[in-house]
Amino acid sequence: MEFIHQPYIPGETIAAIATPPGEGGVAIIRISGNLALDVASKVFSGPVHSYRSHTAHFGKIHNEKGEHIDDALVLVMLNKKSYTGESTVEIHCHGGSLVTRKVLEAILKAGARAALPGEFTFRAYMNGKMDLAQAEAVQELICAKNDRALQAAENQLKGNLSQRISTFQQALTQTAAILEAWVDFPEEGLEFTTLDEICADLEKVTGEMEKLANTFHDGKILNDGISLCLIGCPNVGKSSLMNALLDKDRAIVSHIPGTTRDVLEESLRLNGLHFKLSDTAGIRETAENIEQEGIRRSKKAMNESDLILLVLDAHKGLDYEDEILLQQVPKEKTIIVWNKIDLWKEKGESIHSLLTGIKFPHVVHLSAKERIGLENLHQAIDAVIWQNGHPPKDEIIITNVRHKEALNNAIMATQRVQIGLKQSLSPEFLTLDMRHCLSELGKMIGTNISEDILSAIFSKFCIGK
Ligand SMILES: Nc1nc2c(ncn2[C@@H]2O[C@H](COP(=O)(O)OP(=O)(O)OP(=O)(O)O)[C@@H](O)[C@H]2O)c(=O)[nH]1
Ligand SMILES: [Mg+2]
Repeated sequence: MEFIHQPYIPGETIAAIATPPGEGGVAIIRISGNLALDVASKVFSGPVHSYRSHTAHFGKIHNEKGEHIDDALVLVMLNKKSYTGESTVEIHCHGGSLVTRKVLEAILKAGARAALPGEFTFRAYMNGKMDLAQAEAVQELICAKNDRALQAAENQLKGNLSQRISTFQQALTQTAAILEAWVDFPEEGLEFTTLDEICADLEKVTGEMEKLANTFHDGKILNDGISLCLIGCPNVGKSSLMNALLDKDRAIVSHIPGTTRDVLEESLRLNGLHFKLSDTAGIRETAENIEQEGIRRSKKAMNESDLILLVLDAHKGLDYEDEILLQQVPKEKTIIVWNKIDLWKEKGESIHSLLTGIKFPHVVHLSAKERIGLENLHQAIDAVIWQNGHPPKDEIIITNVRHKEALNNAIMATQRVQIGLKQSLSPEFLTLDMRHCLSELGKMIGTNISEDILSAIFSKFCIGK
């Protein structure tokens, strides 16, 4: 077997720096494998072989020439009671990047091989410490950008997703066994159950799988965040709104129409979620080349974003170019933002006069310049994102495209079986689909998975994890 194009030798001793690069108080270098104690004893001053499992010891680290590198704590984990399920030694040294590298070099000279990305977690998977869905949750936990994403990753790491998948597998294995028996002994017909019962069972499991597959929408929002794009005619206050949302003076604001020429991107945290916010060039008819290119980019950003804020000038009201934009934006992902309401009061205009004729589900009034009404915009953004309600805290959510695809394939296979049963198709065909369905579910937790896919999954991890 191979792992990331290298032969996988079970128990081969690997080592890597497990803490992030750069300077810090402490850095941890992890050694895992059959020779972890031998390697550690060659670089550490204390009698590593005599240490009890899960005890820490202070001593000195030296290189192969006996030159002192650092003082460190050594932590020993034995008898498979470690993250990887192998003998593991962690060296906690000072967190300077040079000192850490020198300690690692000494460890590699002492006989360990440099670990590949995700190789410690790969070992944990191979040694049965966790299944594939749990291993993937480790990476999601590390990358979680908000509390909900963290919660989803923790649930998955605890094995809740794997548990749910195995419930599906159990129910479907039973149906598969009945169908296989039918193939083997066709003259005896269906034993123990009726066609209707099989169909009802399949329908129930399919419904539950669909429910799980539908959580991917929430999972994607939690994990990847949301792209949010400010669109509108020149001078309506898009850049002012960008600055108001970021609460800093990021984009140039001026009274001259056509100030913003390019797409400006910034990260934003709002309502506990991660957003990529884009300010764009004002859209209008123009003969000027650079501005035309800016407008082309605005439209591209609009089409690619998850959510659009279409900014309109409440003081000026709608003109022809606003009307065209209103027709062009996809309504379901657009919030209408009437800006400059501070100027309104001066003129005593009515809010409602501006709304006639515009049928958008989410309309907000604010002043970007005076920072009035931003709360309403936050609420509208929340409402568009969670159109089907906030996911319950303890809900099992799929956040991973690979899981989503496998689950969808499993659902399609059970649907084909249901149709086949209704059309009295020969059971040979049905058993093929049942096997396919079970193998797709197996892929989620790591059975029936190819080396290439395993390498692809773990290579996304950082080195040292
Ligand atoms: N009174 C008032 N003026 C505003 C408000 N928002 C923006 N403005 C003014 O409107 C003008 C245009 O603002 P920008 O934010 O540059 O508008 P823009 O939509 O980014 O314009 P372009 O980049 O040219 O497309 C500036 O003079 C702003 O000060 C507001 O809420 N109230
Ligand atoms: Mg601008």
